[in-house]
Amino acid sequence: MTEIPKSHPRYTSLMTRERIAEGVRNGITSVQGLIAQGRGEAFDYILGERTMISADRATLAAAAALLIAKRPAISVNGNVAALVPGEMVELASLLNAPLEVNLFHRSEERVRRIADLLRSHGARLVLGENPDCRIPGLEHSRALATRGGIYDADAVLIPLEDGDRCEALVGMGKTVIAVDLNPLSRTSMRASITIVDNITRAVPNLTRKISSLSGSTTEYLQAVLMDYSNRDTLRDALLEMREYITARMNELDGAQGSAGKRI
Ligand code: PTJ
Repeated sequence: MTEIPKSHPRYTSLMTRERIAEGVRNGITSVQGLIAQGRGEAFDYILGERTMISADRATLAAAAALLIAKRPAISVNGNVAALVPGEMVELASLLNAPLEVNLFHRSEERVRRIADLLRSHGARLVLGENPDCRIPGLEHSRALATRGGIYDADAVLIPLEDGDRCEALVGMGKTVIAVDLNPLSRTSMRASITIVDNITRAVPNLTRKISSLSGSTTEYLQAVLMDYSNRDTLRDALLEMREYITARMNELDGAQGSAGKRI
């Protein structure tokens, strides 16, 4: 791994990038995962690399949905495994939910490596190595599923997902919770609940919310869900991004003068 000094102004972002690159070197992350990370970084940059108020609201709804669920399940791909393996295991154990490896660029070797990585972080139940059914309507590898995992789940957490499977899972009647830095992606728009945040911030935040809500009544959790609108939340995410860009434009005026310097 490249040595990044802690004093570097972009330390956190560069370290995240290093973890993805390490994931590729270790056969955990696909090469395409580097491109997905780059796209994510671009969105993270224009939302200010912080958890937006709208993302916090989505996280509360996601926590309520996962706590109400009778059979929650969590999907893990190569990027998620490289960035937050321990955090995903902690979340799964809090919910008593299975982790299911589900890959778009599937190879049996990579599935096994990711499953082993999750087990090395203490995961109790990792599925995905022996899929026994398919999500209806999908032709690619993401269709592969496991009974007792995502296939039978009533609520599924799908970080960094593609729109096809998100839509298919919603079509199966599941509550689908996406984590995606792009509020305009098909996944974001089709999911029941979308957390527009970096997975590195979203998962610890979700775990904290679940812990703080765990003593709540079902009535309260249902009220949280009834109050939630994914359309409003995504619109708010876009507005927060616009505000952030406007603030940076004002900063630019301050630095260069509102008329702009001429050389
Ligand atoms: O391991 P595999 O084979 O299953 O492949 C995983 C990737 C992520 C490569 C695959 O699912 C893929 O190509 O995904 P997409 O279609 O590029 O979508 C990824 C979405 O996740 C994009 O909308 C990105 O903006 C978003 N994203 C990327 N990095 C992050 C992110 N969202 C949250 N946190 C991130 N760190």
